[in-house]
Amino acid sequence: MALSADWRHSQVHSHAHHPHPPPAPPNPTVTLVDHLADRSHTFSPAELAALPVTVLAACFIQSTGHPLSGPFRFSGVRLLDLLRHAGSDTTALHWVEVVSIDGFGARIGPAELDSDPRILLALTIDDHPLARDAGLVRLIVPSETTEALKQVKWVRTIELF
Ligand SMILES: Nc1nc2c(c(=O)[nH]1)N[C@H]1C(S)=C(S)[C@@H](COP(=O)(O)O)O[C@H]1N2
Ligand SMILES: [Mo]
Repeated sequence: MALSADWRHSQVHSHAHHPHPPPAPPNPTVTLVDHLADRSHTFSPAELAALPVTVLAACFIQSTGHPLSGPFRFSGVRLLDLLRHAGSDTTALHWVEVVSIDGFGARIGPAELDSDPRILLALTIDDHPLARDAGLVRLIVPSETTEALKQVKWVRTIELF
């Protein structure tokens, strides 16, 4: 596959740092689209909750809209565990694109997945289900501590390229 020179940009769509909460459904599903294997699967909240759980004990969100918040205890499924559970070949990946209901997204490259295996699809915060305001299903990239551009709230699709 030919890759354009700018595919490494972490942000999928330009964004002014101010989240615009969309009308998110109370029971969010996450659809994994594996373009390499040409298949997709939609995970219900129950399926997501049944996957192996990982806890990240002390996370901070460096929001640009308000002061640093945290520490939070996020728990959920590691992105790597989700991909493996779905049978995706994580060694063949060019990048993973995680996109929200409001069209905000982040790209995670294979090197980043390797170096930060904690990258989490969080389902709970401080032992409570993530509320709508907190993002419902939220990508947590612990290594990104400056702008929160990868801390994608209201995750809807995860695409593998
Ligand atoms: N879906 C979605 N996620 C998002 C954003 C957004 O606009 N939409 N904004 C990002 C940015 S720029 C910031 S600073 C943080 C803010 O997160 P907080 O409200 O938990 O502080 O969310 C990040 N995640
Ligand atoms: Mo931000």
